[in-house]
Amino acid sequence: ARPSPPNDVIFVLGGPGSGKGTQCGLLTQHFGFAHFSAGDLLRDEVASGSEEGNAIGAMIKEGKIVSAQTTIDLLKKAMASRQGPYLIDGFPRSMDNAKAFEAQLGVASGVLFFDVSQETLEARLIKRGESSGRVDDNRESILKRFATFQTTSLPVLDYLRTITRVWKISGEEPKEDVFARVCQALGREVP
Ligand code: UP5
Ligand code: MG
Repeated sequence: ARPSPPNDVIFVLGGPGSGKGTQCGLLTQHFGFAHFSAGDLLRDEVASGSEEGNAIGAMIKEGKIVSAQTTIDLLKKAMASRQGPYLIDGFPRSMDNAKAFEAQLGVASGVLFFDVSQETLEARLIKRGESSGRVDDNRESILKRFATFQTTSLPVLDYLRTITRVWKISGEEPKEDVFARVCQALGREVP
């Protein structure tokens, strides 16, 4: 079933390590959004050990984007389990992702995009890799994730700008400062 109303969705985008999960956590903590990370949902599938999970795991290690329908089915299931408003974190990351979501679930009410230099992203991910256990937090996978982001994910923003609002926010500053700008963008009082 389509979540209702369909426009209570905010996409949260940005390069790998740009702070999507961190800012979604703060928004959820202070304002009670339902937060779904597409990457987390996919990693749950990998952890299940299913055949499809194994295939997804291989894609993640290579920084490749899994089929739109696989991710959308996981998002639909997650959204059906909770009331909105929703933060959809790390999706859509290709034009195909964006068009398929729009066709099946409607147009998002806005997009938060975190702009962070590649230098900062790499430093954050290498550091996180010391303890995250993520198969893609190593230099080789990180470079592949950057390449996919530049060639396939970033161009989606130009399309999203034509159908909804995009708030581009610098994600370089400490997380509290970034969060203050997020609140401002969403018209919420900074807690
Ligand atoms: N940190 C955060 N904010 C900071 C700040 N302001 N100052 C200093 N440090 C800050 O943060 C990353 C690290 O930086 C953390 O250590 C944090 O403390 C610190 P985080 O909030 O985790 O950033 P995030 O943007 O969520 O980084 P993540 O690694 O999750 O981003 P990715 O986009 O790479 O990962 P995701 O999980 O979305 O996707 C993983 C893979 O799944 C993709 O590469 C792809 O293969 C696959 N995928 C699909 O195929 N389809 C999808 O739709 C989604 C994913
Ligand atoms: Mg994340």
